[in-house]
Amino acid sequence: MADIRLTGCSQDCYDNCAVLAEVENGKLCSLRGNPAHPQTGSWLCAKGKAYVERVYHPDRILWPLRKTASGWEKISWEKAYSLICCKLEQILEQNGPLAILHYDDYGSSGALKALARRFFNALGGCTYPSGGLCLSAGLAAQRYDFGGNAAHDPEDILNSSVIVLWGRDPEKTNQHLLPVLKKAGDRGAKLVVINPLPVKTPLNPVLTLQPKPGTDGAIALAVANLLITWNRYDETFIKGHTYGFAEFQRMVNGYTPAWASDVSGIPVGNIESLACILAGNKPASFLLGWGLQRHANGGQTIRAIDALGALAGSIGVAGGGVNFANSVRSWNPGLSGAELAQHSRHFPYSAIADRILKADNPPIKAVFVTRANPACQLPNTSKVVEAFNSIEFKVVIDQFLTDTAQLADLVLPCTTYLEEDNLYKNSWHNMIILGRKVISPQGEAKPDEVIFSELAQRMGLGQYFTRTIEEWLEYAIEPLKTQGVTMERLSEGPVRPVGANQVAWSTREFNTPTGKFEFYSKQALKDGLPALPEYMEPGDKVDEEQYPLYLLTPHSKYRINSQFANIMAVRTLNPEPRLDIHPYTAMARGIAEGDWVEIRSLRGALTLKARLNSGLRPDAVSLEEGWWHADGACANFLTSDTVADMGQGSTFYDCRVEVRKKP
Ligand SMILES: Nc1nc2c(c(=O)[nH]1)N[C@H]1C(S)=C(S)[C@@H](COP(=O)(O)OP(=O)(O)OC[C@H]3O[C@@H](n4cnc5c(=O)[nH]c(N)nc54)[C@H](O)[C@@H]3O)O[C@H]1N2
Ligand SMILES: Nc1nc2c(c(=O)[nH]1)N[C@H]1C(S)=C(S)[C@@H](COP(=O)(O)OP(=O)(O)OC[C@H]3O[C@@H](n4cnc5c(=O)[nH]c(N)nc54)[C@H](O)[C@@H]3O)O[C@H]1N2
Ligand code: SF4
Ligand SMILES: [Mo]
Repeated sequence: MADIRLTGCSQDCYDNCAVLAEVENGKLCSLRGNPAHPQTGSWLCAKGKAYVERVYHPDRILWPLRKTASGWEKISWEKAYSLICCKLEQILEQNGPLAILHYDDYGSSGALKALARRFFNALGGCTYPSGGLCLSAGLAAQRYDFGGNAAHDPEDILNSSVIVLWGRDPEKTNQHLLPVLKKAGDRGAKLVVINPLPVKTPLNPVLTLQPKPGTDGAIALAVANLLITWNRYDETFIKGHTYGFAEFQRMVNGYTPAWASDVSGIPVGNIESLACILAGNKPASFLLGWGLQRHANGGQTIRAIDALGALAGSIGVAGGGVNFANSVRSWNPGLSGAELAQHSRHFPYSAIADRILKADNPPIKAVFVTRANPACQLPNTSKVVEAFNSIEFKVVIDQFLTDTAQLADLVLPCTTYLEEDNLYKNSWHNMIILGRKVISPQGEAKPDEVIFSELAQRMGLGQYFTRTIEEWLEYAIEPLKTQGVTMERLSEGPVRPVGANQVAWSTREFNTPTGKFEFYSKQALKDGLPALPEYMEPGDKVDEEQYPLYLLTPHSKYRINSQFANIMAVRTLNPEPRLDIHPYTAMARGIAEGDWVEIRSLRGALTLKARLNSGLRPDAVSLEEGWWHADGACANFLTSDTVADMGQGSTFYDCRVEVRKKP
């Protein structure tokens, strides 16, 4: 008889699904959604279901591997630990802990993954990445404006009159939003889509804008200008709950629709249409994606849209919101043991390769990579590979021999979420999920938290790792206990914390220095940024004649970043990389469907097949991120490692290129 066990998908995905695993005689048979979760319902995406293949995949790393002149050699855990301890002790003595880099990201969003960082903090504090590749510019922007990062509950769009999908493509990255959008449409909500690339949705947009990448701030400011000029803005909110409106109003006077049209490539009439829609349909819910802010001006763009949301009357009301991320709850911050570090050094994620190559006093002598594949996912891949190769000792913990693992000296096998106990929360919905181990670990794989706990014992740091896994789980949820999140309740299914937001900022009390929504931020000024969301240009500063096209490298429906590219159940749905190019742009270059083309940026070049797509802006081309090096189309050989204006964010989508037919 098959057993049904409760768990949760560990992927860093908007949807963060609650999962029912069917297990028979210790073997995982199938996975489906847990209908007790309001967003997941009974279905999972193709990747989620394909974990059955992933867990038992023949390429999984099942024991520690050491690189030798003749290839990978299987070694015991004891041997791996002793190699690591020996090297760490040598580095600590000769160069100090800052010579050790812990490169960690969100390949699994499990709460206990923070125990890896605890190990490095217990060593004395090492070198860590700061900012983020993902959404940090926008988070910083909303902290200036609202004083925090809160969003409405997903179901709240059912109260919206208009939904603006701004730089977000849920059909690819947030599939469980689609049924909610459909329902909102059935209730009469109108949809606006703003994206240089085509977006498939269950309801037809009343307006679609396809701006030049990175110019959305100009559109937001011009629409704000129109709402003020027409006197169609929310005066009560502006008077009672905002700071710096006079300065903002003075500034937007200069941002006319004609100017914004010139900057963004959107006709004046369409900019006016957006203003009309927002003036005549309330409340408006803005659903922002994160691709929108992966530009050099990404933070400033989000600030401009926040300001538009405030004028449109969207803040603190049901059916409204400038929804970027719902990061209102934290696990126990003690997990990562920040207080154990005497000092630490930070390199921004995007520029980390450059900083490694230039690091001195001390140089980076060892790197530990957990839940990440930087050789594929960091920008400017050639530089990343060079930087990694310059490091003496490299340890990667993963489930597969990824592009990063291939560069390592030592690879340690970790469990998937189905083989470990963990906790999940996310930045879209409000539910907290306990992910239980549903099968035994394959081979000798161990959870990261066990690996670092065992290493700590061997490094004489056992006193910082005295809890059992069950006790760590209890410890992780301590701050949420007052909201009714307990292990007892979690073991019965996903839990909605008591007091979870239905509507963000509903009290209209903001956590900014003035307690108001800030059009004008003195804090931004202090941080060396403009106080107002004035327009700043995006930037891949190159000769535009040589590189006339914009390259976007969005996330794929068929992977999570670089994960699942090797899983056949998903791969067959999307077997090979393609460069999407508009037929006019292709024709001007003599390119036909399926032709081999070379795409080149200032950083590098790739050769892949073209796919004609009349849905995108003619001056934009698109290649989905996450293809492995061996697929010949890892987008990051082309992208820029410039750091964004706020939050040390990334600028993947500021990338100018040229494309030509391969002779
Ligand atoms: N299937 C799937 N789901 C995922 C992921 C995945 O890889 N695959 N990744 C997960 C992770 S880590 C993340 S961060 C999220 C990412 O989720 P999203 O942020 O929604 O995804 P992106 O593809 O990065 O960007 C979204 C959209 O932004 C658009 N865009 C880019 N630049 C601009 C611009 O200047 N203006 C406008 N208006 N639009 C722009 C792109 O065309 C794209 O359609 O998804 C998560 N979920
Ligand atoms: N060109 C371009 N590049 C991008 C982006 C883009 O839009 N365009 N998006 C960026 C964004 S938003 C993000 S978030 C980053 C993501 O960058 P990464 O987090 O580096 O990307 P992933 O490919 O998800 O790699 C995660 C790795 O962790 C492994 N893993 C899974 N679970 C565990 C675990 O429990 N423990 C350990 N140790 N390993 C585990 C997986 O097998 C996988 O190899 O990529 C960024 N890169
Ligand atoms: S990848 Fe995302 S949508 Fe798919 S099962 Fe996991 S959380 Fe759900
Ligand atoms: Mo991300």
